[in-house]
Amino acid sequence: MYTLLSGLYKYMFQKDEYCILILGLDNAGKTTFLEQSKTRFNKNYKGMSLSKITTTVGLNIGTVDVGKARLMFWDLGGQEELQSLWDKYYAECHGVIYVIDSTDEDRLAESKQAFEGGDE
Ligand SMILES: Nc1nc2c(ncn2[C@@H]2O[C@H](COP(=O)(O)OP(=O)(O)OP(=O)(O)O)[C@@H](O)[C@H]2O)c(=O)[nH]1
Ligand SMILES: [Mg+2]
Repeated sequence: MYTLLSGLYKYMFQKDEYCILILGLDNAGKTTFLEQSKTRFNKNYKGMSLSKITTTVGLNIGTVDVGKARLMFWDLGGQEELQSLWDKYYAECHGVIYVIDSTDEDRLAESKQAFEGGDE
């Protein structure tokens, strides 16, 4: 009976959780995108000042609720030496957002190379 009730409770109230990776070169705007998404979708979230965002070393996690889904965003650092860590997360995630700074034309080729898996 407990299993039945807890199953019903989960069905009614628990959100489906999805993990989304946010990748892209350093300075592409990944953390800014995440902060903007949290500000837009989380009613009570007072966004941090965008000018206070510094380069991400390691992992920055943000949660956004959209309808019945809870999206867990994993915003990884994009610096070259951190890019080798990206593939450690692929198995755990449901989707990937790849951020490109379209105004930074000098780095478009570098971004393409990182997207395709770097030098490997
Ligand atoms: N004008 C403008 N500036 C932006 C935009 N998105 C990001 N920036 C600026 O670009 C810089 C880098 O943004 P971040 O969000 O830290 O970039 P990131 O991809 O998280 O970088 P790493 O953490 O180093 O991988 C910051 O100075 C932001 O304010 C945008 O859409 N427009
Ligand atoms: Mg960042």
